[in-house]
Amino acid sequence: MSMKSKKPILLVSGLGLLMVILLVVFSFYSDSKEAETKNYLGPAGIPVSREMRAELTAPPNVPGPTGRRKAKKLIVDMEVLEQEGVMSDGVKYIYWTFGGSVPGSFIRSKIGDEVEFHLKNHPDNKLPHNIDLHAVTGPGGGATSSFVAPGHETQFSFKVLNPGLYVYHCATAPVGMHIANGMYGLILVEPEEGLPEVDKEYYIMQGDFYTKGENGERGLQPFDMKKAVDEDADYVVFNGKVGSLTGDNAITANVGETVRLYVGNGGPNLVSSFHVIGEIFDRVRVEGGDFINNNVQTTLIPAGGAAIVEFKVDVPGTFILVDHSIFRAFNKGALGMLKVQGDENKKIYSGKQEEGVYQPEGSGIQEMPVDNDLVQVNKTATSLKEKMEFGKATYMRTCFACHQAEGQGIPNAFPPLAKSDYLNADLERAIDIVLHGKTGEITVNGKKYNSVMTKQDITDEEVANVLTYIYNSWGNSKKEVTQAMVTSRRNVH
Ligand code: HEC
Ligand SMILES: [Cu+2]
Repeated sequence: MSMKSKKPILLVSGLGLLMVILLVVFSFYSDSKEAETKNYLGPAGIPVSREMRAELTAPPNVPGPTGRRKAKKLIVDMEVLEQEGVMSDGVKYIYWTFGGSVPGSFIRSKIGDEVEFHLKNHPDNKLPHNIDLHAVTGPGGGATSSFVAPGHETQFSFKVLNPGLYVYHCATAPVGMHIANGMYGLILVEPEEGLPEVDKEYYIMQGDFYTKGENGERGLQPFDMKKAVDEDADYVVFNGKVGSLTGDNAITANVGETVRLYVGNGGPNLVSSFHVIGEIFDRVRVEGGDFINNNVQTTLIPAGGAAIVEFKVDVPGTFILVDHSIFRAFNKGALGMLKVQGDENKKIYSGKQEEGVYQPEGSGIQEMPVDNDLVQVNKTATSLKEKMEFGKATYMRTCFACHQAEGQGIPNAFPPLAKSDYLNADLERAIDIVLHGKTGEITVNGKKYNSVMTKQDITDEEVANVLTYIYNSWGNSKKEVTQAMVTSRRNVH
């Protein structure tokens, strides 16, 4: 009986004791947790030792690696310049730039760096600008602190907290227009241990441009707001212009080397399907972050985003960089070249082993569709010099993809126009080929070609100029072709 009455008392006091113990333990635990979060500052707590000026580079170059250096106060001195540049042969454009290039100067930093950013707006500029760096943790990515009028300078600081490859851009209204005129670039934040060493590093950034005239229309072309809003780009290019990475401007590597490309997309509108023809990316740091994907053919780079792609080059040759939204590459400019030199490796790539002709029944000369709105009435050339200039522009727009920049052609596929015996032997035949296309076997400089050249939809004046350009280039017979000569051949076939 007495036992029974004591039991509930014991139970209650036992439970009470347990509660007290739990409370004490919990308060200790929460105290230490609080202390932990107070002490844990993460990258924000990385101390900076000394200061240094950031090395800034224009594309396609990047500053040297940060290696094992400690976090520093990093001084970035950037000047905004509004300046005229060349979009394509004969086409000029007023670019707005960070540091005088499109994309703007490449900034290379290390996690924990305290960046002291000086933004200067050149007194000759017409507009205010600012900068929003995606690597900044803070309102507007710096934009709210960096608004600066022409002839003024502004300064703000930020600590880089997250490793990765980040876009920066102007964010002054109308934002789209400032970006469309070239105001974007990349800032790399290296992790503490730096990025793994590679042999070659390059800086490439895609952008879309909107001009009053259609693609290729000569002269100084103003920005077209309506086309920009409609996302109807006239030019989609790497590094601010057509041909920034082709011919003599191509990036280079040697067989056996590892190549790292820092690829950004400034937009303003289009997403890039970045691809290198004939290469596979061994590693892609997807969206410029920590996630690494291996063995990638094409990587998607959003507007206002970036990716780091890495690959080893195993065989020599010219590797074409494209936005695989392919009309942009062959018709709007999003085409670059990586030239690799070194010994062939027939185990990896054999080259052509057999050659034959495949002509399905009924195939003949095809015609490219014409959009009459796109046929431009351009200024007429008045001198041989102007004919050459206009002819070259047409060549780079129309013939280049097949016959190549120096008229050298592509073995077994497209005949050369440089020192072409076939071309030099018969002027009227050459005019006919451009006007009407060509199919069937021909022999050029001792080599047989049996393929199809489509009829080229260009005006008689353009045919005259482009042929004059070809005849007066690359060791050809210096004939001058007039519009009248072309018009008289127009209706022969
Ligand atoms: C789509 C590819 C392509 C384009 C673009 C192209 N050509 Fe051709 N061209 C060819 C091919 C293929 C042949 C050979 C046709 C054959 O085998 O019958 C050829 C042949 C020629 C020839 C005669 C052969 C020689 O080497 O002298 C001339 C001249 C020529 N092209 C000029 C031009 C001009 C000028 C343009 C630009 C206005 C142009 N081509 C655009 C593919 C092209
Ligand atoms: Cu701006």
